[in-house]
Amino acid sequence: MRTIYQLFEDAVARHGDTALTIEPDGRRLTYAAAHELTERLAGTLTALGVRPGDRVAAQVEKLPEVIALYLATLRVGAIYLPLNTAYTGSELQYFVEDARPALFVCSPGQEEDLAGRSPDGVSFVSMGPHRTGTLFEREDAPPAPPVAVEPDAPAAILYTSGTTGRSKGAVLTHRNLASNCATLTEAWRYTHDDVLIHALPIFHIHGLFVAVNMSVTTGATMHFLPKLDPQAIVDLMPGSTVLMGVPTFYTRLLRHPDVTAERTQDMRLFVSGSAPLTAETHHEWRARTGHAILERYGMTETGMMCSNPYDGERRAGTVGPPLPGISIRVVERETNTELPAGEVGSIQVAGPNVFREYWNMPEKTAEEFTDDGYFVTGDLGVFDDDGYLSIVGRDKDLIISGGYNIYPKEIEELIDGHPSVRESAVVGVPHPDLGEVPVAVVVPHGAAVDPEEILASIRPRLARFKQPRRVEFADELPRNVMGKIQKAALRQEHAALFQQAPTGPKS
Ligand code: MCA
Ligand code: AMP
Repeated sequence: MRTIYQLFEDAVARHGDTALTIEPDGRRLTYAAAHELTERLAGTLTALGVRPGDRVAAQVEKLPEVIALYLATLRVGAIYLPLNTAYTGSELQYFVEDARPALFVCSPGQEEDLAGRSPDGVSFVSMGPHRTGTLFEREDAPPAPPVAVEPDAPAAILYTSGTTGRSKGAVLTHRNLASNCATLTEAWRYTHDDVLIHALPIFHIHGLFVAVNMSVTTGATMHFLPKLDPQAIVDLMPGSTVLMGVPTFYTRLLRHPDVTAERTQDMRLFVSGSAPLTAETHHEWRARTGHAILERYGMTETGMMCSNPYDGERRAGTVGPPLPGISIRVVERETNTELPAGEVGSIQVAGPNVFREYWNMPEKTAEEFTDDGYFVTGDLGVFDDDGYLSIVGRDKDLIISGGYNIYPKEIEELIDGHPSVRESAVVGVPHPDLGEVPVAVVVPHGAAVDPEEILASIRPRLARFKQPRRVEFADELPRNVMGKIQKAALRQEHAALFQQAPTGPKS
């Protein structure tokens, strides 16, 4: 098996002069230059004490140099731990205490504050635009040769929140990353000739292990945009070939008048995932551009599992058949018996893509696997007679907002800590721009509290994207006979909250 790092070196040998990334200001990083920087950073990591198996955490802006940091981490046999830039101090503190990285790469100016909140043994260095930051100051570090790794050794840890309590670090191996990347490259016919418009964040599977891995291993070029910017994407479409996005990308792009068949004629593939793409968006995109968006299904613990076909029918509202080499079954949850096509059940997956374990949580890992080795996704789905899977709901209490996962429990615990709150429930409510957004339903102790006061109390401790967009009050929460809060009823009750809202990002 060739690892992602080895495949990157193969691509460098073949396509050294090709641009790996092109930034909006036209700056290009060639494969040869990216390799040189990777080698240099590998030397720096080693000089800073990073050893094989150590964690290298990164909470940094989206910069081409971050790709070199990721590859350098793999080169020295360490474990890459990317973190959402929206995470606040107390969220970060948890990740650092749990993963105990040897090195934490942050944005310039944040070292001291972060170091003050962290246990001993973690070093902090910074990385900013145009090679600023302390990480780039160690020009004299001796070179560090690539370290041979076992296929099942950890390559990355990505934190994913849980329905109960603490976030779990999903440990992904070199085999996980390499096998999923090879499968997708083949399935989507991705090659050196591709020019990808990359506007996703690079701290998640989608932007990093789908988009970046497929590019660095094939020698393709990425237009590297700091964030979703519909105008910039429209401008880049001529001369580009592929776009990967969450559904919000497509709904926002559809509001741009220049998204037409003519403008998209060089593009060969539009991919959507991370959240459900409505059939309406799929059809509208097709009508406007002539392209059928290819929807696929994945998860942090499993990488990509299903994909609509490259050749053949891309069916709106489905995520397509399982990818080659990956086994998916839909089972009846209580008995774990496999269900025939047409029946809704719990989705389980097995294959070389499935993660190794949750970091330091053997019991949690065991809980999420069946006796015969399938991982329980927590999603509900149904196969049709042609083997296409549709995701019809979630067995887990999860809100997906603009492709980001939000676990209500984390928010409820913070709100319940407010002295005027008796209890609360956070539910996902339909939103025209972000798919769904969190809304808090609060039962106060006595007289109603100012919603702003509740929001202000949780703000410093919660990433902005997780913060409820609205606080609603109730005398009590609906419960079933077992005493469990009926979230479906709350979702229904508040379903129209954002229907009249303007569809801009700030609504
Ligand atoms: C930003 N905000 C959000 C979100 N993003 N609120 C809720 N949900 C969000 N996703 C808030 C900001 O804090 C800000 O609040 C306001 O919305 C506007 O922020 P801005 O930065 O302008 O937002 P944006 O650039 O328009 O971003 C929206 C976005 C972005 C394009 C939907 O969030 C995005 O790129 N999402 C993709 C996430 C992703 O890659 N998911 C993959 C993970 P205020 O105005 O109050 O300051 S899932 C995965 O990897 C699995 C395996 C899979 O299958 O792919
Ligand atoms: P994460 O835990 O951040 O990796 O998000 C994974 C979850 O996103 C899955 O368990 C699904 O619930 C959801 N998801 C990913 N892709 C799709 C899709 N195409 N349609 C519906 N849900 C999706």
